[in-house]
Amino acid sequence: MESKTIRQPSDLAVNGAPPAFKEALHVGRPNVGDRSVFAGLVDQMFDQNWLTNDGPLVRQFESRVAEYVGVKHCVAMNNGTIALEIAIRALGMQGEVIVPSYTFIATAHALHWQGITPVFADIDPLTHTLDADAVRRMITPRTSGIIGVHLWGRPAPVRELTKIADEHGLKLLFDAAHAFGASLGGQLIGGFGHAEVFSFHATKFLNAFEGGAIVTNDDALAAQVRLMRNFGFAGFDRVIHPGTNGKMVEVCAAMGLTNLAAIDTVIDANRANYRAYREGLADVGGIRLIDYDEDELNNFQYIVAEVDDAFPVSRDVIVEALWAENVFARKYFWPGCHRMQPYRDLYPHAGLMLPNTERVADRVVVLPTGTSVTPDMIAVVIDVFRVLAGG
Ligand code: T4K
Repeated sequence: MESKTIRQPSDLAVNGAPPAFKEALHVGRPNVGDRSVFAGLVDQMFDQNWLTNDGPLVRQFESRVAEYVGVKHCVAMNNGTIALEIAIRALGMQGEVIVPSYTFIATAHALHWQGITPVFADIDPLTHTLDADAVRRMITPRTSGIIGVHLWGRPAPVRELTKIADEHGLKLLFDAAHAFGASLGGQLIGGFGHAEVFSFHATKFLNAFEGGAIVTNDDALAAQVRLMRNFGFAGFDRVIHPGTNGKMVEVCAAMGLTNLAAIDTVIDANRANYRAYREGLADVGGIRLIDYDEDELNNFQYIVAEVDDAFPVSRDVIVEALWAENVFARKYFWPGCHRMQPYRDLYPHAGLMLPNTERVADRVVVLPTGTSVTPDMIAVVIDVFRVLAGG
């Protein structure tokens, strides 16, 4: 743990003092449930001699996820990116699809990879999710769909986007990579739009080492993506649809099942950490922690601080000071997809329509949380902010 108290600038590692933490404190350190449960499931896997391709653990994981979220179908995949690609293709998206630029690059790449143009719409600076009016402005005759992202596990404007999609006959997909266990209007994320996509990457709230899923209430769509996940095979030697290899392996399903059983512990730890950060940073001028609506269900997986002009130093100076303490805070999702390749070269003027995206991306710092982070550790991180704030 920490080996010093931070009260003044000379206490900071960036100014030559020893770092506060001996061990690296990462954003995205995996939350892992009961290892003996996992070991038991792995034994079961070996006993069954079934390692991948629609195995019994994957089926169990799918039915548990569908039940938890309250959707008819969950089709598990090897990661969230492939799940996005398969959903995009199954929905028949083509031409242009409207997405936020303020998201992980996979959302945009899943379109570009399939020859579809991601058209970046701006975000609401308060929610960090798509601004419905900005979406309307980006619609052209080539638009075939919208992908809303529930960034940080906070819902995209589902009602407004559904209205726009209905009015214009567009497909509506949600990238719910961050939003497992979060609700909107009391309904868990997963059942909105034509389909939603989860990620179960190691750093995610529910982790399966690597993994993803398409969830939907549409029977035909579920059947189609199930085929597409396995090269289009409908039985031995019978291919009836184009497809790829999107299969989740059994060991990942074992991890997913283990962690699903421990999910309440993770929520409790994340919630306690969120409240500790919120309290600790409440009176630090120029720092705004994004809120979770506590009337809804939340996974509290991301602690997101926004640094405004009232703070005496920039976001990058804060990140540098934290890294020196071995606190590997992240600048997610800087600089925004439109300022990354290939989009930067393809659409050099996209930023003109994305002022909120650019402002937010330049100001956000994401802080460590999860079951391995304690209130004492958080207090040290907060002290770094306090000293940088000058008091
Ligand atoms: N849509 C959205 C909105 C997403 O955020 C993502 C993924 C996707 C789609 C695509 O889903 P997947 O295809 O990934 O299932 C990470 C993750 O790789 C990525 O899954 C995630 N979003 C994104 C937000 O974060 P990086 O480049 O920061 O990854 P990485 O592996 O460096 O991990 C982040 C930090 O976590 C590291 O600084 C260290 C720590 N870590 C990581 C791993 C893997 C650990 O402490 N232990 C570990 O085992 O993107």
